[in-house]
Amino acid sequence: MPDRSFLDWPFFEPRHRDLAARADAWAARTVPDLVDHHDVDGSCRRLVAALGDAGFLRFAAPEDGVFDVRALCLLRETFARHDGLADFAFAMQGLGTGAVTLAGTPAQRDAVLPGVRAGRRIAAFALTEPEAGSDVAQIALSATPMGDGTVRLDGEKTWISNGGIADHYVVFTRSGEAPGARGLSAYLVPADTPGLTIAERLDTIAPHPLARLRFDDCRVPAENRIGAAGAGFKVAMATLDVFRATVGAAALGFARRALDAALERAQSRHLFGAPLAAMQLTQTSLAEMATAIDTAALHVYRAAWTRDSGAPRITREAAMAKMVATEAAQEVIDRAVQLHGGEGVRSGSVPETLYREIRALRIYEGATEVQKLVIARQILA
Ligand code: COS
Repeated sequence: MPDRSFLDWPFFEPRHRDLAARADAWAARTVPDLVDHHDVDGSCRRLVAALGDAGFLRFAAPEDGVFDVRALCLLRETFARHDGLADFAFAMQGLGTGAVTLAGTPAQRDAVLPGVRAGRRIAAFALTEPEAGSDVAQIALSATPMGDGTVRLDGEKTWISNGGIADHYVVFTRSGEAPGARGLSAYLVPADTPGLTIAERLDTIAPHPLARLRFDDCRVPAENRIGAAGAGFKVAMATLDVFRATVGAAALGFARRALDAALERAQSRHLFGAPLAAMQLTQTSLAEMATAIDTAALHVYRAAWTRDSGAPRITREAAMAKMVATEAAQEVIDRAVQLHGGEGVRSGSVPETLYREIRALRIYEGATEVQKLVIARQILA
């Protein structure tokens, strides 16, 4: 049974505790029947529809345009504890519409958010390019106004989650108002727009829908621009400020599952005539795992609470939360693998699955090294 005592921390309100309990019961009851890790596209479609039916996606695409970041984090933590794909399907609905929620026009919100909230429309966030991942200001995919009310997009995006199954992509482009970060704009691009193709599906150690996209003379109405011309970098960063904290929450869910598995193993496995848990070496490991988890949780929910309390920016808090929680989870999961011995690396076992699931979280939405850069800039400023 996972430790739920953190829910008593003062970061939360009663509605958050109710939500966490409801999501946990729902996931236990529903997720196993929806997920087939050999069919990630079908699994994600089923999960998005079910998450919409259950009402959870209103937190990913809030009707009033205000994110409840604590709720987002609790949901990601809970879903991740049950299954990585359940967390993924939930999170991408938010990341893939965050720019619209934060900076879209009323017409853009009406066109996109109700379907995403209902789980009838799949969303994607298209930022990374082959030559621009950590250094967002290097984005090269060009947006050229054609003088007829359309904008022409040419270039490539890669590592795009939900690539191949999304109904729309929020695409960050070089619109050229100024060099570097000040010359980017975001566009809403429906997946069926001529000129947009899935160039390649990408497979990873913890597979989920992922693709490289090509844009060749791909034309969208100029009114599909999200936010002001040249404001794309800030729109991307504001979206990441919210969702980076939630990546930390997902890592926390994986870590809690690993600790539970380790506790169970330590108490049931006997070695030298006693349970593994009787050995001080094991106790040291368990103590360090539990402490790392609480440290991560404190960072994640501090960032979420700070944003929910009205802070205009949580750049520093979100970067710390993502870095601390993903690094802690990697360490906790590795220890769980070790405590399981051979069973820990058997394909499909809980520790082995978590070991694969956690790795990408230290990379996407800003690698640990980038979070250090972000934190240092904030404290030097
Ligand atoms: N919120 C709002 N505005 C922000 C911001 C934030 N979190 N971060 C930066 N800005 C603003 C800055 O204030 C600056 O504004 P002015 O032009 O008005 O001065 C502008 O944006 C440019 O900022 P900066 O000079 O810091 O830009 P850099 O190119 O140096 O940014 C980092 C470098 C590393 C911070 C950025 O590229 C980054 O976050 N990279 C990682 C991206 C990422 O997560 N990639 C993974 C892909 S998503 S899966």
